[in-house]
Amino acid sequence: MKKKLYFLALLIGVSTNTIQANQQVKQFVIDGGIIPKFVEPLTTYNGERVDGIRKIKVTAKEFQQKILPNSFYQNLPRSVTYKSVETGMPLVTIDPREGTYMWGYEMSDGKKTYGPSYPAHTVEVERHKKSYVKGLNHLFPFKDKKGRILKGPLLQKFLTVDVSFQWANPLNWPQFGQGFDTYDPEVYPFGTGMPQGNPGIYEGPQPITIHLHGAENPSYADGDPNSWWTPGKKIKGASFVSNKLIYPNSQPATTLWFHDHVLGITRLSVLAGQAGFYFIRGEPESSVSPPLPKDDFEVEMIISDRQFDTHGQLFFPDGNPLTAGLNGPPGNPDINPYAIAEFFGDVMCVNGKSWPYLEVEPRRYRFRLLDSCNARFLALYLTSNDNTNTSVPQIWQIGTDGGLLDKPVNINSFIPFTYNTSDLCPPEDPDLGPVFDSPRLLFAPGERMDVIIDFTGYEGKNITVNNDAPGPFPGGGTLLDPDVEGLIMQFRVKNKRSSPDKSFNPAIPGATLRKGDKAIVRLANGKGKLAPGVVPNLTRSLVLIEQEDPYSTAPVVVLCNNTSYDGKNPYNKEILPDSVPYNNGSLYVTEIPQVGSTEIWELVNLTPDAHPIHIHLIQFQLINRQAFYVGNTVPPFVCLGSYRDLYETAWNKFLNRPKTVPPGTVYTYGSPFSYLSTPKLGGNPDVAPFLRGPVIAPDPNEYGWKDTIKIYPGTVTRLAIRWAPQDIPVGGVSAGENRFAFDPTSKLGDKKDKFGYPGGSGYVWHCNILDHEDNMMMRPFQVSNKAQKP
Ligand SMILES: [Cu+2]
Repeated sequence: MKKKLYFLALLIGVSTNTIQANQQVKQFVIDGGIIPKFVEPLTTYNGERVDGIRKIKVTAKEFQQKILPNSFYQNLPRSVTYKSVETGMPLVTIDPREGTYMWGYEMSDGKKTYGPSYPAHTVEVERHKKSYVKGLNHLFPFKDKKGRILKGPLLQKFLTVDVSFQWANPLNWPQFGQGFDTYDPEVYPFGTGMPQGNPGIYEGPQPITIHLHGAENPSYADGDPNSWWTPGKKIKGASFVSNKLIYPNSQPATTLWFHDHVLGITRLSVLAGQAGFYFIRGEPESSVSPPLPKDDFEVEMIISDRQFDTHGQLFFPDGNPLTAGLNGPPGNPDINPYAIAEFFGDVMCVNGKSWPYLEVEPRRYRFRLLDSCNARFLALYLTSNDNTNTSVPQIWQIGTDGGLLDKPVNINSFIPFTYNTSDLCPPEDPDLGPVFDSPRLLFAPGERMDVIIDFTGYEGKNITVNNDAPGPFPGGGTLLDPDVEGLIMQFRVKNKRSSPDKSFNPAIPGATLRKGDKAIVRLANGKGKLAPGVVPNLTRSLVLIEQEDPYSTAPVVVLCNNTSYDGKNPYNKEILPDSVPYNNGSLYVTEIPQVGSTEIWELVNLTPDAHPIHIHLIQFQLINRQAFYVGNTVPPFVCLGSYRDLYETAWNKFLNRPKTVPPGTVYTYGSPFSYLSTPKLGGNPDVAPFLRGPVIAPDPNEYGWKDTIKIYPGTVTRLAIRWAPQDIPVGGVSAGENRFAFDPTSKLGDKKDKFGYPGGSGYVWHCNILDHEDNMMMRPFQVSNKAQKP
């Protein structure tokens, strides 16, 4: 139902206001369907990876890259002038034949310089050996051939900052809107124009910061959203400590990725190309026997969707509703004039190349996959060009975000759990059914899947990688053409092997990746319970909520525990009860875990969408999921006796709603009860009476360490989080004891800790749908020496 309403709003939006696709320069979208598929090879990195044990330099630069096939660019003119939407006058002239303008990283390890490229060349490090990373911001003002100089890099004209978001705001502009603070929908109904006039379009120094996703890092080096800096470090964010970062690399071997993480613009800077893989080598991976496929047979792949204009330049934030579904004009132009709820592109890229192919030998390959889309989930499956769907290679998963599984998991042997439709309030959405009827490799933005595919027996065949995950997931609403967004890439299997394949074979019964003292330390038992001996110190129950504009019905914000990023109510600046000032009072924090302790986080999803929730600093384990009677996921909340009904009632009693807003719609902030006043911390009514059916055990490929986890609608997801390194045995650490290779409790301004690291700003947990993360679906947390008690 929500999606239908949204489409209605989209149509009204198109007809009643003039906001168009890109509100700065005139662009015309191309349909991804016309781009030739499987015409250029996948870019691979074996022999081209960055040696992270040496000192490395990571320089963000603006450059051109041929993401689309070379033939596309060859047919473009040498000179194209983009005109201003506002004035119609020429704004900037570029040579599009050289490629798509991107922001990406140039990587240098002292021996060799790679790039700049999208993705960045993969960094390889050895476990327990530190990396010394120097980040440099060379996103300088753009100067075109006609001598026109912009105030910032070119892509600022194509990727419009929404200054109504809480964002880095380097020039310290007065904050427009911040969601709702002065917006009164009764005075300014949807579509009547911005109440405070045009908030202005940001052009100026472009901030960057670098987050190593999944890493156990000291907080000063974690890429906090406010740790950004502009070129020359002329302007710095409130939690900037240094652009010289030391990564301890103390965690088990795994697939990490690094990317930009600046407050409020991550969806733009990652889309522009600031992302790359980071491999930690060593134990327990080095003990796998026989060894995993390596060298030419180990291939990392960043999968991302993008959208392009007729000159091959990036197209964002809006798109052609006919080809890209949701990507119409902003849903709430009066509130967030340049932002859409989620971005879905119609060009699928792997390693920065649209629909590539990879020639493979008939043998086993290790593929390290990352979903780096802004919002698109991926549900991958293989088909063969001889149309025998039964005859395709099996996909074996060997690792998750936090490293190897104990045993390989055959992805073709089960249908991934998605969510339970029976628990939505009828007639909320009777059409929503189980999403898949056959196995899929299902992963969400930010998640990594380490897999082995054996091409033996498929000599001479073409194997296509397909995706049929609805976007947004799981409800859908955007176009998913099986021959466009539904295609990812193709494997072309050669007839011969260059050498015998002696690599680890996941298909041998009993094949084991980790055993004995190398086995995964178990916080959760994989069957829906905590592992033996694990005693949680406390439980938090935190809700995920989407707030929608009552007039447009389009989403305005999605929030972690109904709380804005800074912990203040944007409407009346009220500070959350039981929150603690943090980073010199710029933020108010509620999640204050004790170092060494074990917590259960119960994430209660009240929204219609699935959210990949990412927690910094640690890897956690999934205990279980359980359906609950959520009732309505969008207003009006009419399903009496549902959890959402109780939540709204409790909220109405606890705080005064703003008077100008119709009750039962939006504009509530904070939890209904005070954070520490409920037995499960979080300040929410207990979801227990609304649970339905048994707990659902993790899927077999979720029985490992995770840092990003899919939280499905109408579902409670329970995580076991221990604020300690992964390898410490159960009982090997107690609450209050720090076993990290740095002090995670350090604060901004603290002197160096006993490990030599400066103090930092703490950490964040957030949705890894980048469009949500930028629009406040993120909360800070501070690790503490003391226990936080109800
Ligand atoms: Cu989200």
